[in-house]
Amino acid sequence: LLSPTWFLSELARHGVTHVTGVPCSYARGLYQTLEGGDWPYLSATSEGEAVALAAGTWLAGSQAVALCQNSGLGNMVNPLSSLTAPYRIPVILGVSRRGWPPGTDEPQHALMGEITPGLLSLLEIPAQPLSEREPDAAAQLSAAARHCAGRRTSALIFGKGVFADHHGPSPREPRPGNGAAGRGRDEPTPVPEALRGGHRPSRGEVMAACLELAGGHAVVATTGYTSRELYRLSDTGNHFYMAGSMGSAPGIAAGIAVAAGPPLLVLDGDGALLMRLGSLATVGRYVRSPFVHVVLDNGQHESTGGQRTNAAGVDFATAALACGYRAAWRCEGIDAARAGLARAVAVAAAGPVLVHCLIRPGVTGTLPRPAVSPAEVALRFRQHISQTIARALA
Ligand SMILES: Cc1ncc(C[n+]2csc(CCOP(=O)(O)OP(=O)(O)O)c2C)c(N)n1
Repeated sequence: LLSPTWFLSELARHGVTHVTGVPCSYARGLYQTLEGGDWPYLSATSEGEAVALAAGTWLAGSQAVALCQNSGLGNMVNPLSSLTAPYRIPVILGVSRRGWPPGTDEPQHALMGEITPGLLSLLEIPAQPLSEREPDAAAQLSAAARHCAGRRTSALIFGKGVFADHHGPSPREPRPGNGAAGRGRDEPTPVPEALRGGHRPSRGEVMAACLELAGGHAVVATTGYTSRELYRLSDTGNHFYMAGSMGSAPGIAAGIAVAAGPPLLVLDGDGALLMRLGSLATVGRYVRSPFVHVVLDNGQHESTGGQRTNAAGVDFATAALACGYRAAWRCEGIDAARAGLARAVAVAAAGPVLVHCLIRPGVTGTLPRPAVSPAEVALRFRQHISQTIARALA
């Protein structure tokens, strides 16, 4: 059996700085060690979010491992196919294989147990069962590190009992910096501020105000029209245009924030945020650096033709505060949006804040698609973050 501590130390030796994921009882010892120890472990609300967090870690200049039970591999398929693959963002996956060997597990694991290697292979992700012998496992981790150096995701498949149980101290409340909750459970949830004033703005108007008021922030823009509008407004190295991986913008940004902590601006959509609403809790729990999360709410999936989302009546500002954000505003009108954004930027230094902006649908002209390739967008963004951090430390 492998010692979880040995496994994690070996990963650290290969430059892995963060581990994220959703737990599985087959790798209990590993998760116990992560929860109880000093490892930078980010608990994810879904396996797809774990991929986004790991991607953000890489964009911040580091490297992460994303763990899941194979039941959650399906949840990862979208960000593995439309984020890490086209943007060439390497992640090391640790997938525990329930339902294998056949007939040894509960019925709900049987099919996924059988198809796990095939599913990874369809995703063009090289995968191997992790050996329980240290020398062989060490060679497998070296191979995973080589894939990372080549900007390629790879996977290790964990069989039942590959890890020894954890014998260290029992899991304790994580320390600050390793995931302590922002507000105590007994502290009251703050209420959002509602601002009104001015005409109902377009997406472009609010985004132009964001770039003006949060100048110099690294920007993560959600998929569809928002990324394309950002590209039209300006094309610079601090912009990460998501194409695909809908709902992953806050997760990607949280990974960047935890790994490097540069000032971040997240431009989200109402449909996209609802798709992975759990990310509010992840951001609220872990982010302690400047993080301005703007929800551009047109009540529609405008990028796919204007179909209504379920956002009518959803109070994103209250939801964010309930999940641990420091402050939140709901803004109706362009003057309100500008005022909310200005306040958000002013107070975001201590942690995440959310600005819910009601916008009108409609775009002016034809929105261009970024001419720069996803792989290049990712690389130049990573270089931008590294330079920002180097300057801050100088
Ligand atoms: C996982 C996933 N599901 C569906 C889509 C198709 N899709 C692309 S953009 C979009 C609408 C996004 O809606 P919203 O976040 O509200 O932003 P808007 O289009 O209104 O700017 C959809 C459904 C996708 N790219 N990825």
